[in-house]
Amino acid sequence: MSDEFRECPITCETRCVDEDYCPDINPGHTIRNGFVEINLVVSGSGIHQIMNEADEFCPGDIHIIGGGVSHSYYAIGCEDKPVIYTLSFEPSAFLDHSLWDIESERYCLGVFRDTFPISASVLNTTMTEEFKNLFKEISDEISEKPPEWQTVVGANLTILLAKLGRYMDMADTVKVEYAKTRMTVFNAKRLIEENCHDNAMTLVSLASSLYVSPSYLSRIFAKATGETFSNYVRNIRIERACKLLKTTNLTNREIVNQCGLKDIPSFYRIFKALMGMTPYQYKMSQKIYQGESVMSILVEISENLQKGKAKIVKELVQSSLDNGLPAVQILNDGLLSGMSVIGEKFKNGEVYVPEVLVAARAMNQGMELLKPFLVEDGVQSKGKVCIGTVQGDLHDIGKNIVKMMMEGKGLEVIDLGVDVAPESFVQAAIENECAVICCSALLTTTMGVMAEVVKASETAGIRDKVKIMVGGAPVTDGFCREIGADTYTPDAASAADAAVEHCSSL
Ligand code: B1M
Repeated sequence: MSDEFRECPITCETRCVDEDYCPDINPGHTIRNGFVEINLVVSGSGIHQIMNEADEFCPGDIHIIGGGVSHSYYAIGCEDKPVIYTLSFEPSAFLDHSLWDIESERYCLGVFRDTFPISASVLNTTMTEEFKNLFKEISDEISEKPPEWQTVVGANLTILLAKLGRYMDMADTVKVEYAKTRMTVFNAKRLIEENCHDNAMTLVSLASSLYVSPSYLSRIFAKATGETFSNYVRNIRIERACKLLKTTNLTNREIVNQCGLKDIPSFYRIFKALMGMTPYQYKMSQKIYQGESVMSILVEISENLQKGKAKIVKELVQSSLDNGLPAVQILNDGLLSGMSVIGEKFKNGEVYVPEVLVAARAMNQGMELLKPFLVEDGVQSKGKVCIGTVQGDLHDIGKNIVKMMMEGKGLEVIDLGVDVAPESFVQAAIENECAVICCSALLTTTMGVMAEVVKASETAGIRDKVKIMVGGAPVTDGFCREIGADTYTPDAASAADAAVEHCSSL
């Protein structure tokens, strides 16, 4: 509680309303939390705007408004500008606790009920004089401030409130515009928004600043919003995190701090549970959604693959797919482009085998996600082929892509793996009645094995029944012809097309 607040628990003033009403007006001043404002319309008429509602007022109206509510009076172009007595006070500073107990059904001397009216219009001109006098007495006491002023004000206030309470019971014209629960929930929501960066904000702390008990706040909050207080706060924090992910380049640590979250692991866990994706995926998806740059996510895939960050590569590939990027584009411009950079660096001695291995692992994990998109489900087999990386060679990434593409074209592919002997290719082709044998090689030292595959098929007497396709980085069309193989293709897509053609021509 600030000193100013302690020093001035009551004010009494006469307002002359001179601003004319116009729609979309800013609804004026907000009453301090814990305070109550009682306004008596002494003369004139106009519009009383409370929250986002506006009502006409006239002499004799009494408006009682609770803390946290914003309202204002406006004239409606008349000559006689309205005059209003405003008494604003903090009940707890003047009344015995039993008289203002906020937990009781009717508190503050019975003026405020369970359904706390934040604005009550009481129409009875015969009472105006009486209330005017009470206002005056209180006002005089406040302005003079003798040592006993607070006791005297308290006594006058008690009379005013008691009369008001009795009067409100009798009057059938009391208009209750807002209920206490609604206002408390409204204020709670506002405070949550304002303080969601503070991870010390709890139901207890919030209830205390709203002058209600935690159990009461928890109950009315759940009833009014349909969700628990903690879920609501969690959602607001994640909403803010989304906004920051979308609009800033803050780190996860900074986002956790700015959203009042506990730590990075719980941020990830909660975010994934609510959004169905990781914060990183969300950030990327928003970038794509905003059309910022499709290329930027592909560059990120490539860069993370080069660093061997398999987890991030997976996330990025998933985001790209979720946002409708074609799988082939993700493969070519993301994964493969990253892999070719690594290859270049490996050649120049800038990176070594371990780096290449982790990059390959990242590539494979990304590929796993792409696979279902590259392979058309349920396509009727267009023919059978067997594929493998030749003996002495352990490189299988390219071979696996070729396999996937072929499956995507509806071919049935028998994968013989890596380090496959020439006889194994031939045997597999015979056993499975394959129309095509596909050999992949990445090393200049193992390319020669392809020639042995051709020979082995001749020896086995199947050369005229199978087509032999070759490929891999060091392989060329000339080499293909030189060893007597049938087809060389430089990439996986053209390999798949050629295999389909071979199968259909047999
Ligand atoms: Co090695 N490696 N590697 N390597 N490795 C290369 C191939 C190399 C060119 C690197 C370099 O020096 N720049 C070099 C070969 C040099 C040469 O012979 N001229 C090399 C070397 C030397 C080695 C070792 C000897 C290194 C060592 O130990 N000192 C060693 C050999 C191990 C062995 O096989 N016995 C070795 C080991 C490895 C790792 C295990 C670390 C790893 C392989 C992991 C794995 O595959 N699971 C690896 C990797 C990853 C590479 C590079 C960096 C990338 C290969 C790759 O996956 N590319 C590679 C450098 C490079 O190529 N830039 C390199 C991506 C892949 C999608 O492309 O395989 O070309 P690619 O496939 C393409 C096309 O070629 C085509 O379609 C694919 C998609 O479009 N294609 C076909 C492939 N097969 C096809 C078949 C077809 C048709 C098309 O029809 C049947």
